[in-house]
Amino acid sequence: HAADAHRTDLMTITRYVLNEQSKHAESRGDFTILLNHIVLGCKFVCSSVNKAGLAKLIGLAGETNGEEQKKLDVLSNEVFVKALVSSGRTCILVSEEDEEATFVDPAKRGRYCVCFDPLDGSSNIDCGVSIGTIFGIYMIKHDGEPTLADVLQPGKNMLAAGYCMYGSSCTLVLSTGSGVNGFTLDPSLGEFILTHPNIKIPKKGKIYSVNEGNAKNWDEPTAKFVEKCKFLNDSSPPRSLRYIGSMVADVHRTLLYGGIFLYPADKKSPNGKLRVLYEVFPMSFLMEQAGGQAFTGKQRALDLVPKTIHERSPIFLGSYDDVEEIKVLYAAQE
Ligand code: AHM
Ligand code: MG
Repeated sequence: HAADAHRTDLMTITRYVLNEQSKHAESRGDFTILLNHIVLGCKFVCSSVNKAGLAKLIGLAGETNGEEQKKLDVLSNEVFVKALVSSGRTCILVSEEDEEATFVDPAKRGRYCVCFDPLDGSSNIDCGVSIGTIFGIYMIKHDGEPTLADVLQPGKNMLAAGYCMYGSSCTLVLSTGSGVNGFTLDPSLGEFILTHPNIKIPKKGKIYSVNEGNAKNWDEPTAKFVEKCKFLNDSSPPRSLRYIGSMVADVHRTLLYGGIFLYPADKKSPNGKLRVLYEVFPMSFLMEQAGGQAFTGKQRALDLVPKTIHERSPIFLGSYDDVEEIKVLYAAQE
């Protein structure tokens, strides 16, 4: 039976990436090793997030000796930094939690630069809403000393990007530049199994996702777009609004169901809220790889060149046709 084969021939994320890599002649398995360390971090954070509610109520064994429990986002950051450094495959780390980039000691240095948000949406932890880890990976191609210039590159130079969502299940979505695949953690095996092969975002969606509370400060194209989502000129029904306020969850839904996610500029925050290196770029990379688009209001998001590591940018991403609509509105404004 085909169904049986599926259940017994398990495509783990490691097996998948090894297969992918064997297509490239000069690959030496370095990327697989790096990814395994990222996966380890995700498993750790997943298990901590699952325990968080319980830990608050009864206190976790071993953590009741007076020492105050570390905040989950701080703990997650420590786990990822240590896992990435110990992989021996990284040279620069940029984390949302650390003001400065980390330059890995030459003895442990490799060629990959990893930009990540270890626990995005952490304000949602206490009410049990899905949160996630986001990451983007560059590779250094020169033999000189690594510098910040190696990560201040346009997103289109990323080699791979992904996120892990800690929700009702733990889902890791990854692109290494040839499509997008989703893997779900089987807790009994401790392995991420391919459950969403070759994800393609619907060409046109029926959902828009934005924090409308900021509407009074929006610019005209954004305001017009959202108005159009509610009051269409033709006879088609209005779109549905879905906004969780946790980027990984909002983008994950957009990827699977189609539609558009926007965090636009407004008068108070002219660059929006989301960070270029570890929020905007990885999600834009995944959207393009899934057949969608990502736009900043001025240009293709992946063409942006950040000047600082924590820079922000407005972002509109999702279904191809939906992003096309917003591009037309911004072009008309010029
Ligand atoms: P955080 O880094 O403080 O967790 O903020 C990032 C989050 C994203 O997950 C989400 O898309 C956005 O902030 C929501 O912002 P807002 O509450 O302004 O709508
Ligand atoms: Mg964040």
